[in-house]
Amino acid sequence: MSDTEETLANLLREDRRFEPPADLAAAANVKADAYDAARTDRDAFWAEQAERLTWATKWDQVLDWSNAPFAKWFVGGTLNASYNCVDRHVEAGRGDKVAIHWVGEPEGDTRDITYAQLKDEVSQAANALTALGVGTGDRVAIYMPMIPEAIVAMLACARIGAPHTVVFGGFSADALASRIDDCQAKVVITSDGGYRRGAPSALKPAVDEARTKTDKIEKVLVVRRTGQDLGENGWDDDVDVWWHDAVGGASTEHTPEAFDSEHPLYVMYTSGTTGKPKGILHTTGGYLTGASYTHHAVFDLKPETDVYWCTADIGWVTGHSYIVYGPLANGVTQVLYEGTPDSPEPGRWWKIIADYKVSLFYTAPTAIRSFMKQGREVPDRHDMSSLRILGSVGEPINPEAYVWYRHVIGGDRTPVVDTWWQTETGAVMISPLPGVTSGKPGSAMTPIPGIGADVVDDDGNPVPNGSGGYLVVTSPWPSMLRTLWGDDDRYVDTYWSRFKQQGYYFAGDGAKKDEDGDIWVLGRVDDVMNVSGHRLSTTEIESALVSHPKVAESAVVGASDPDTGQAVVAYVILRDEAGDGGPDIIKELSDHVRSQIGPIAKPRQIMIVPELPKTRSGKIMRRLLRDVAEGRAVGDTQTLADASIMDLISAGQATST
Ligand code: 6R9
Repeated sequence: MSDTEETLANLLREDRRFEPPADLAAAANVKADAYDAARTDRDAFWAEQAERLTWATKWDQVLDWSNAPFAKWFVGGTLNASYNCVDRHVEAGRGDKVAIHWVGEPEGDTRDITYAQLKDEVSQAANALTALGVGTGDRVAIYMPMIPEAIVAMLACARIGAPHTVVFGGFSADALASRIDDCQAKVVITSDGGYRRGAPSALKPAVDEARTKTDKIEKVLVVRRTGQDLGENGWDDDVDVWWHDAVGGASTEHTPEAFDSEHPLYVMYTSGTTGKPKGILHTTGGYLTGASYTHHAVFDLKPETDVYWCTADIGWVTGHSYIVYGPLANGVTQVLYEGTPDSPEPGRWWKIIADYKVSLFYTAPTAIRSFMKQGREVPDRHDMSSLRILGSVGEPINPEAYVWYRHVIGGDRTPVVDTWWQTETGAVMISPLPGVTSGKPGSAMTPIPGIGADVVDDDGNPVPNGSGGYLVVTSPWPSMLRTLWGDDDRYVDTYWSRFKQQGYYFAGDGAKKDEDGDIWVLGRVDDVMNVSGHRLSTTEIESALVSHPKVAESAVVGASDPDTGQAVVAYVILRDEAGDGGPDIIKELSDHVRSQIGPIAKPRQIMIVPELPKTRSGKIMRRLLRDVAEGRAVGDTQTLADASIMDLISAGQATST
């Protein structure tokens, strides 16, 4: 075996399998035959899924791909997304059903909102926005904490056909202003603040500051959440309007207008690897079909009995597709939580699961790893026997975290669905189906029914099983992005030029197919290292490190090296109980990686660090770690959740090698 083959064989050595529970499989929403049905006639399959929605006018063509890569789905159809998420459930007699169990961060600060109440509030907000001068097609920015009004605001925009752009509340005034400028939003919806880590955290001042950086903002609609002081110049009567006045005083009657299936629903900015953020554009009919179908299929949602909770922030695409549009189109009862996982105590999330008998739970590997670090005593104090299915999203989940999640949180009963998708794809693309797939820890498994995806080599040819390459989507799908806001060329360049000849969508991720053809997503292609001509994944080495009993979390980067091209540099956080790891910790970890993966993967340098630099969405910023590893000044830390972390890591660098 060559080194590369050996490395690959080691990665794929994970051989634990988890079969779907028999009762879940027997009653599953989507069974194995869906794959065949979708393969036989993709358009007919998606047309059937689109029937999940209520259309004002039916489409006359499922897909128009004649101007590829600019897609039109359900051509000629009209619908209203807000009607689909709210009104139709009330009309079907489910108005008294709880749509949102809202849990504020301060204990006891809760609110249950039924579908009928949600319909009234969304209607009021739609009327208020119209009164503020927002017309069909105008853009509205939303900059809010995790409070019900955030969802109401999004649905009100959708109701009047005004595309929203939700900017995560943790972003700076600069980031907010640049997004507002890019999509020319004329109204901003915000709040005085929200609760985080036990204290009010202000938002409105950032909007005020953004107004000094862009002249696009005409009106600011402000929810009073914390009641905190807005500051001396914190209110401008010409611009600022209280939500409770404008929305509270508006009529609850509002007739939703049906919009074209391709009417823009929202723009979501994602940080590109360099330069200015990309405004991903999603439209109405196809997006809602994708969000609704995948939520039904991947979470095996039984709206009558399930209680669902997705811990994402609505400022990210996961919050859009799997808190707002998918779940509400499907008429779920869901939990919405305002605060941080550990306020006021480390078991807050598990307490919420127990209190509301959550059955479907969706979170990110980074959260799971931080809970692993605390130890299982914390979750063990809570009764989580209501859980039925656990989901993971955002980054590859290492086998250790997957098994811990299933075992400690899911009591070994619950399938774990590792869902691969992106802001651009709008909905889950590669994932197990909980009633069908026998799950492998660490693998997202196969494209879901209706989705074509593959792993290809540099020339766009599918790689054989047992090999790695680039992850591509091989055919258009309903919830695909339609373009980048205002930049068709960049859309074509970024996603469709790499495998132009084949017409494949280039996802920017590396992946491997194991001997069964199941897909293991390895992370962004720019996180793939080339050491002495061998392709190595950061994730692969991170997984090896995390499987060491003393390690809580790790991040690995490829640093340029005069001898080997790139060399492996690892940053490691130790588990609390491991203390400082002992005198031989570096050698111990290095030997561990060597034995887990092979000599080629042995890090050139291992640094023990107190924290890792993460974006506010929890993604590790390897770019900054690469700067440290290569001895450069640390680059732009603007998107870091906590900028001081880089100082700690850089300082440690001087002493730890
Ligand atoms: C939904 C979301 C997209 C990127 C994507 C990939 C990584 C997401 C993953 C995963 C491995 C998974 N990613 N889910 N990698 N396994 N289950 O996260 O969207 O913020 O746009 O990020 O996240 O690298 O390309 P977004």
